[in-house]
Amino acid sequence: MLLKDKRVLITGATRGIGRATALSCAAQGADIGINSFQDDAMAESLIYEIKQLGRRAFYCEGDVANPQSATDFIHAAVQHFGGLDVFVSNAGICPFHSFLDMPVDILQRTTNVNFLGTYTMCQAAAQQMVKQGRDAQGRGGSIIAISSISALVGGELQTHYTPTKAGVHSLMQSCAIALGQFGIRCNSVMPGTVLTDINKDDLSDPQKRAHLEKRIPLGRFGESKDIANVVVFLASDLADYVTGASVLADGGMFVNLQ
Ligand code: RM4
Repeated sequence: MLLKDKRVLITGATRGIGRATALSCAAQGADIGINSFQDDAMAESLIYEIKQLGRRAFYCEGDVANPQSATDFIHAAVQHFGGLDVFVSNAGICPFHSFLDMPVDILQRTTNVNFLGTYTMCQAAAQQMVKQGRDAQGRGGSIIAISSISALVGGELQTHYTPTKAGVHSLMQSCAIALGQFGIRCNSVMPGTVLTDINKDDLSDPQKRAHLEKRIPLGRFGESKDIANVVVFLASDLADYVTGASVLADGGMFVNLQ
C-alpha cells in the first residue's frame, strides 16, 4: 500500500489519465477527492468504484478555468477529509486547430484550462498544505501536474496547447523552489501519446496514427494506467527526495530521432 490513508485530490478525474489515477491511488490505499467539469454521471460511477475499493471519496464539480473552483475543491477536501496530502492537477484540453486561423476563444479557453487552471488549483492546494504544516516525518505534501511530451516538442495543430504544457512543466520547477521550505514536493509527469478522449478524433487519421506509433521504441501508444503508475510513485513516500523533476513516460518517443 504505497499511499495508505493519504488524501489525494485529482482534477479532471472522471476520464482518461485522471480516472486511472484516481483508481490506482485508491488501490494503493488513498482516499480520493475528484473534480470534473459537467460530467456528473461519470463522476458518480467513479465515486462508486473508489468506494468499492474500500476508500472514501467525494466529488466537487467545477471548471478549473474559474479560480473559484480551486477554492471550492480545497474547501471540500477540508470538509470531507480534514485536508489533503497529495494534489494532482490533471485537467486539460487539446482542441487541435491550425495556427494561422486559430480563433481567439479556443486559444483563451485552452490557456485558461491548461495553465491558469493548473496554477490556481496548485496554489490553493499549497496554501492548505502550508496551513496543515509538516507531518511527523517532516513531509508537507506532494503536488503533481500532468504536463506532456508536448512541453518539449511542438505540434502543427497544437500551437495553443504546447506552450501551456511547457508552462505547467516550468510552474512545477518554480513551485518546487517556493515550497521546498514547507516540505512540499512539486513534480510534473510528461506523458507521450496516450490513447484517451483528448486525441480520439485526431488519431482516427490512420496516417497520423501510424506516423506516431512508428516513432515509439516500445511499439505501442501509452495507456492511462501507464501514467497513473508514475503519479502513484511521485505521490508516495518513495519519492521523498524528488522535487522539481519531470518524469517523461512516452515509450521512448521523445528521444527517438533516428
Ligand atoms: C499530448 C501529445 C499527444 C496528443 C495529446 C492530445 O500532449 O501531444 O500526442 O495526442 O496531447
